[in-house]
Amino acid sequence: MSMETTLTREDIVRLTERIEGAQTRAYAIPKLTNEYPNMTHGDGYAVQTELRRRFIAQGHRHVGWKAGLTSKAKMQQMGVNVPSIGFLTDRMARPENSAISTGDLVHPRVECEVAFVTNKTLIGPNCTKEEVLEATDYVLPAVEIIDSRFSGFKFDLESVIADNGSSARYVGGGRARDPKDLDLRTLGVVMEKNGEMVAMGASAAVLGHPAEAVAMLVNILAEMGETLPAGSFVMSGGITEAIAVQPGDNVIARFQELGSVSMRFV
Ligand code: 0L1
Ligand code: MG
Repeated sequence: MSMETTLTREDIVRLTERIEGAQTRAYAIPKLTNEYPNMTHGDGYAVQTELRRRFIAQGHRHVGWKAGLTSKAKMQQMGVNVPSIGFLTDRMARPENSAISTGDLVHPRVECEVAFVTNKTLIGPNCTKEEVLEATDYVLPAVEIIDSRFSGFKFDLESVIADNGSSARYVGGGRARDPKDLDLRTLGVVMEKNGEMVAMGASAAVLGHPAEAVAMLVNILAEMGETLPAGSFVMSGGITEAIAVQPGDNVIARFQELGSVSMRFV
């Protein structure tokens, strides 16, 4: 992926304000490329970086990153062919078994993901799955609540990257496990909504192995001149397609070997 940029500093600030408004006041906007058809992935990451800077300046704590669009199911669902990354803050975290408000979201969807917590710095380029596993303190099951700010989830990768990879909320839970004791390629996952199975998959759906997605994320960070510090929380990407949720829905994600994560939407 090239990090070449074409937008002026003024345009980047304008687009960041537009995304920040849509995220914090929960309204849908048209994809950014309608107005800036020549926008590049690098421009998208420049907007995302400015958004991160603004949130941190407002007191949000940056706790880690998410890899997005890392499975064939997700890429097909969203019509894109390259993964993306986004940042995670403390304000996006919700406790396990909690009631998650949908009033401050546009059109939330849930995905089952394996989350990694690191205990060594990871540096790209050329970061490998083996290095990621070596730097992993533990893995845990997680649910990401994505919420694209673009009308009807209609977007392209440039716009999604600027919108921080559609990240909105995340819930970690279950059992923390040392990845050396597991085969992370073959973990089965089932998502239930209101007691019915709505999606299922195996962790190999994420680039063959979820640690591969974390390595990819570290390599994208390197292109942005950044590293993944020890103590980072990283979501490795949806194993199944994303499922829409609304007030009243109960969701439980059951992971083989890792336990389950549940939440309800109000
Ligand atoms: O986590 C993800 O895979 C979401 C990436 C952004 C695309 C979307 O909003 O579905
Ligand atoms: Mg995701």
